[in-house]
Amino acid sequence: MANEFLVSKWKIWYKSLDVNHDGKITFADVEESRSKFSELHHLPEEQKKQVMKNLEQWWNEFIFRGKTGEISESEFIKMLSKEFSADKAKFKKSMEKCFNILFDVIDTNKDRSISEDEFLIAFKAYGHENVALDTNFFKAYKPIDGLVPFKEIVNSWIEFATSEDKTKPDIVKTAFEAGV
Ligand SMILES: [Ca+2]
Ligand SMILES: [Ca+2]
Repeated sequence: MANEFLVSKWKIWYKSLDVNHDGKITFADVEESRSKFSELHHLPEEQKKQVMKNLEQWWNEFIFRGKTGEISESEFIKMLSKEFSADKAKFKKSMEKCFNILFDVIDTNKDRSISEDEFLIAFKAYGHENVALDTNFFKAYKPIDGLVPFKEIVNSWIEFATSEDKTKPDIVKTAFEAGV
């Protein structure tokens, strides 16, 4: 069993993916986030097609996990708990893949850094529209010349989704609790 601390973070994660704020995760959240993401970046047609496809695959593999088009919070927590309890190392690997794929899409210029612009657009596309809070979240990574290394951001999300150690500071959890 995952401890209460980790389960509380999975609940935050679920809520953060409810892009249209209707209390549940459905295909509408996929549609809204990927369309907004493409529009805000003004992606050319070819790149847009690829992004739309990659994001849909990401949602299917890591969020819906075999369910079609809708997943409740309790189903989501149940699935994560089951995988986590079965094999923690394998679960961590799967989360590494999850956040590497996601931030690879978010890193639109492929420089292996996340800029403030890339960060803000991604969060806006996912329904987190408070720019001041999103900016504070980004600044928590202590960017240098406006950039945070790709790996650092990915690692913070892996920690968020897998760590049971509540004595360690958690940038992602702290940001969402501040209202992001
Ligand atoms: Ca929703
Ligand atoms: Ca970048």
